[in-house]
Amino acid sequence: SSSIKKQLYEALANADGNYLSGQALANIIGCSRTAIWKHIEELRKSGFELEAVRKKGYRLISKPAHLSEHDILFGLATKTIGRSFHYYDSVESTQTIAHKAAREGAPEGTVIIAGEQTGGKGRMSRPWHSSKQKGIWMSMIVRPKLPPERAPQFTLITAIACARAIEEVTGLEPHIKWPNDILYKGKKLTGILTELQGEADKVNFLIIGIGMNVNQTKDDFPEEVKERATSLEIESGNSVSKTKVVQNILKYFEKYYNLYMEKGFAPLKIMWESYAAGIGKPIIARTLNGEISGIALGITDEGILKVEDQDGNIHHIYSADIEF
Ligand code: BT5
Repeated sequence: SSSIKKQLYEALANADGNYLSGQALANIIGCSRTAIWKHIEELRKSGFELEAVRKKGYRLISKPAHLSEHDILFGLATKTIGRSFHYYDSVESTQTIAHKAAREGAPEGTVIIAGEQTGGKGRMSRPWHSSKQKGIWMSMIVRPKLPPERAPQFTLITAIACARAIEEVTGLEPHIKWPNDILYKGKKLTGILTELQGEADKVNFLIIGIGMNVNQTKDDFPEEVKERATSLEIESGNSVSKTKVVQNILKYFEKYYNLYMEKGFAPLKIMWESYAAGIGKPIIARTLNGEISGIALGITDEGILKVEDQDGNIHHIYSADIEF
């Protein structure tokens, strides 16, 4: 029943201030009109302001001030990204849920977000620590009409959106470490995981996972990452609204995604470079085929990292862990 309440809230918030009839709500949620009526009353008791108009239905006017996670849809400035939105208290991994939803036809821009992940994962199945309510653990489903080799660029676009959102909400100036890390003063604030489901010549869907540390204190991190991880709260000295950060990530992601589909990667490359850490510096790139040491020259128009070794050979790196 708390799930009906939540779905009801989401449906009304999704309606963007328009009326939804009791029957329409009952159809969306898959329950009776009596249940809708009962839960409308419950929402009112929890502080939602709802208008009911005969023959039109219900309309959400305002939400209670104390809501935190459930109100992301409120004040969301996007057209598609995050318009279909599912929040879970605890899941193994939002990636798994998003894959399943995408296979079952979830629309472009669907967002899965969880309060906690018990089996959050990084690249190559490495663990991603996702402690309860301390960070943003979310996955976005997108269905770009592109060949699969373009998929890695989405990691870079997402990184720019995350960096931009962090700046806007906290005033901190983060850096992006190619390909999928956002750092602050060298410590990891955010990791991105882009997974592809496609065919030889086309993407069916991408699942873009974002793990952003928001309100952890140092002691919230497990021993093995303590020295290398940080959170927005640690760095800004304030508790940070996850809702605001999510809204901004979705807003900027949509903006940059549209720009990319219209103009290609070139304009994003310029933005990416303005956030990049380690370019022009000596780095070690650990790939599945071994290590390459050299100077990071930058990225290509495709988003591939260029590294010049000491013999002057230039290597194109598609995927690696970078140390500098
Ligand atoms: C990543 O992998 O950085 C991608 C992380 C993606 C996590 C999101 S959360 C929502 C969605 N659902 C999921 O299950 N995953 C995605 P990678 O570059 O391989 O880095 C993984 C490494 O980061 C680990 O081996 C640790 O060393 C470190 N690490 C783990 N948890 C961390 C945390 N909370 N903060 C900072 N570093 C962490």
